Amino acid sequence: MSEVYPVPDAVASAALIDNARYLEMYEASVNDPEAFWGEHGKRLDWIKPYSKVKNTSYDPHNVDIKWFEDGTLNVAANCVDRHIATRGDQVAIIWEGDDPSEHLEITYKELGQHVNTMAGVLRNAGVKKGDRVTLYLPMIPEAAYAMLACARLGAVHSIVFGGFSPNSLAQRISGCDSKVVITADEGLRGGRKVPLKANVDKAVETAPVDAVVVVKRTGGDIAMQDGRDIWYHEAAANAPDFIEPEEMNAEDPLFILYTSGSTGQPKGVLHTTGGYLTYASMTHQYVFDYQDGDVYWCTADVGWVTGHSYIVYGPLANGATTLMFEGVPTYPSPSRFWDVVDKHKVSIFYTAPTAIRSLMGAGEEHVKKTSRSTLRILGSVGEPINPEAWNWYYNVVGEGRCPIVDTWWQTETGGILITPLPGATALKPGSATRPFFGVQPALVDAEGQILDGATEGNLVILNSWPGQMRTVYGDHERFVQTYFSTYKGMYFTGDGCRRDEDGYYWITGRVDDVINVSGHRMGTAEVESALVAHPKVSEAAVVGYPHDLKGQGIYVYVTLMEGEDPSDDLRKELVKWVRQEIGPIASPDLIQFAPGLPKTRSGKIMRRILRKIAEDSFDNLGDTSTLADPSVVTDLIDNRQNKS
Ligand code: 6R9
Repeated sequence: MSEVYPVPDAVASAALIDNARYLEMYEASVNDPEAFWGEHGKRLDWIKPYSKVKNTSYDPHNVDIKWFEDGTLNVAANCVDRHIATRGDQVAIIWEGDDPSEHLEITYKELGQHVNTMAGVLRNAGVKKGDRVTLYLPMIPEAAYAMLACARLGAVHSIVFGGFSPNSLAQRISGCDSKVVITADEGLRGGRKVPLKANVDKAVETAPVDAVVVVKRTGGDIAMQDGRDIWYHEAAANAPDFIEPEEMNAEDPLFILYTSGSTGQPKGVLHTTGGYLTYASMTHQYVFDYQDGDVYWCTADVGWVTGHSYIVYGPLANGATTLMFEGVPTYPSPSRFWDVVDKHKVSIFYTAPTAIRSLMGAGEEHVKKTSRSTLRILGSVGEPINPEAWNWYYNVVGEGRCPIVDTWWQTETGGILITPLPGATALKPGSATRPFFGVQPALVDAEGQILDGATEGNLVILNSWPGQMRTVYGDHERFVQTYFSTYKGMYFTGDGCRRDEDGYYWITGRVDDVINVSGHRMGTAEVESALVAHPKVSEAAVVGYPHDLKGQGIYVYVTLMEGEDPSDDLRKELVKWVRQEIGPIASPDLIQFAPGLPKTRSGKIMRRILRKIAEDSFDNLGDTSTLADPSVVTDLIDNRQNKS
């Protein structure tokens, strides 16, 4: 039995939703989704109101998802323009620089000016409705301006996280055929410079674009190519000060975000306009119990979906004050997060378990020397939060006062699907608890039979919600195959999950070949294809293993080409290679040289066995009798690498 933390009365009475209201709204949302979402879609300003609400099919022969399909609106107008009359002087974005001496406060009125200027620069660079624009930016306000400027013009942004290599960036630029890239001279994280423009220069050698817009961040020395590269500050001086927001259909694309799957190629997850914004803003309001006067901080990077939905779109659609942080949790010291909380009077704080674990390791004195008295709600996202980290977050950071919302969702889902609501849900450390309004989770066995009661299985969702992805950009068949073919008529999440006797959901992790490293998704196949591209590597297999800080670490088995000798230098070379090919986020943690990999007689690598060895559970290898050469397993066990 796990501990239960009931909702304190004081929290329930001050919150937007208490338990009775949650139950009533949840029932209404699943009994009559049309009526429910028809009502809640009105939280946005529509140019032409919708008359149709939901038109969705999970039938694998005809997967088709449409919400509010005859309505029109503009996302930037909803996130910026409509707030100017009522809260023009309210701070929209608090920007906290990497260096604690730098910060900015941008009001809604100022945000409006910046977004129009950026939109003007992009339009002058040739960007039109429907065009794709790749953003490769640090966490600076211009990242939000650029997203909203694209939305204003009806262009589709594709953000590539600054930790990806030139190769990965090139793949993502050409994958969606972007003609314009927006970047900065350099990024700044933890006092270190990130060579963003230099990376773009390499990427566009293979993925050519018409224009590269460059924001000056550090003033570092970079090359500018005439006729292609544009300094943002120079172009801004010649840009019009107002750009009419484009009237977009609810189902027009808003953004593409590449994410890892079970195959080598990342998928371009496509989100559209009306449903996405309705869902992002509604979940932001209710999950974080956002109320006027709150200062809300999500520590994610805009390069991930969490940054899209819960730094920019959800909060700004709600007229919130959202904090954007350029730096890292441990710079200049492990009290940085809590210093920033005190400095800007943050009341709602949303971060990832990996950050909590690393700060926990640094010691509680770094927390205790700060006040944190403004904190009211804490949130977690990205991977299952282990109960130790949960308890530390709750007791040390929140001093037992602040509910933790453990929010389960995915790039594909657009917004949070399973989560506590602060005023409604009793908490159990490690459980994402109950579904949000309109979300119908179910657990199925390997055959797709729906399981009842307290049980464990694969997590599926039975009916559509407005924030759901609509397709894989340019490959609808892959969308259908990946999400709707494993279990017919259901959306398959790729996650395993347990449901307890109270109906609470406990995510147990991925059941496919995706691993979760520090809350970032990594396809093992992507790392493998990077490795086999190295001239000395003949074969590679990549699995996850439990890692104290990262949640999962990357464990690599490598078979070398004939005549190549294993060595520590070669290990280092391979780590460097993967960082170059994919980016630092894919750095292998452990590399084991293996003369052979366990294969079936038909030549398939048996990852189950490799996973067990990496996890240290040798007694439990299962049936190895079908292996072509069972002796490779003994060698693998004898030479297993130690955990760092
Ligand atoms: C938002 C985001 C999605 C995968 C997802 C699951 C894991 C995310 C979680 C969680 C347990 C949570 N995940 N939140 N697991 N509890 N609260 O992280 O999107 O990068 O697409 O990753 O992350 O495995 O399937 P994304």
